[in-house]
Amino acid sequence: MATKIIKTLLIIPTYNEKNNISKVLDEVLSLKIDYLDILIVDDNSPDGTAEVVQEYGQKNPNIILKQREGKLGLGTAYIAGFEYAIEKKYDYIFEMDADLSHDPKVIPNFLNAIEEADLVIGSRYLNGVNVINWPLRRLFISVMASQYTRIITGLPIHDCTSGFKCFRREVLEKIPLQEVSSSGYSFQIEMNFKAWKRGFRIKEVPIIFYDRTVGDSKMSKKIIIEAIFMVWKLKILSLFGHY
Ligand SMILES: Nc1nc2c(ncn2[C@@H]2O[C@H](COP(=O)(O)OP(=O)(O)OP(=O)(O)O)[C@@H](O)[C@H]2O)c(=O)[nH]1
Ligand SMILES: [Mg+2]
Repeated sequence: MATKIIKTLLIIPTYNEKNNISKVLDEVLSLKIDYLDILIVDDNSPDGTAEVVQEYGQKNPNIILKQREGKLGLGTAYIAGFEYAIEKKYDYIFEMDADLSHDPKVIPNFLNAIEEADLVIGSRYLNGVNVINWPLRRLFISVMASQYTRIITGLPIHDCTSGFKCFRREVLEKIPLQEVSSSGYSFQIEMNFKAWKRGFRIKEVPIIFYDRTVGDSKMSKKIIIEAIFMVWKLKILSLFGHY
């Protein structure tokens, strides 16, 4: 009997990551994972990130570039990637940042874990705190965001805002993607919550998170405020039978 080929898509959103993206792509390619494609969703980065990706794409047909006309936000970049993954029938779909905060070497750990789960989240807070070089303020906000989300919604996850994760396609097919309204950190919370509410199995694997050393952060007060309100919206709407 022929064994089924498992196709994986690694979605990397980029905005001004010219000086990080080559290293990320080199590291992912060096893992030599079977049937892995990489989709870069670039929002017309002024620094020319897309040109670097195009060069890689010419040499590696499994690197795909999706260019959007301008900075449309991280949430919609993921949604565009998810829709591509559903259309092309990838089995496992990763989210990963381009700024080297997420170490590609642990991708195989996610692939092991997803065999027994529907959503695997790379957690910074599983065995203590595994964050390198973040200012204390940033760490505090991140830890509090997860605690806050857990207390209000009951979501049984240690790291609710992690952007390093892997979904089975079925999860993305069951969540109405056009209704996902968050753009910043709360995008991760909203997806986790909706997967959990639908009864999908969620597993966390430990990761070490390294603060970016190159390029600029897109973190803002607006993103934090969005998350504060989103958590209540999820809780209240779910009480009325939504989600
Ligand atoms: N396509 C697209 N990618 C984005 C956008 N905003 C951020 N990104 C990318 O999303 C990933 C995460 O963004 P970061 O700026 O690292 O945000 P963060 O990880 O929350 O914050 P820092 O790591 O502290 O800078 C990176 O790969 C960014 O380049 C956007 O509007 N569009
Ligand atoms: Mg980052």
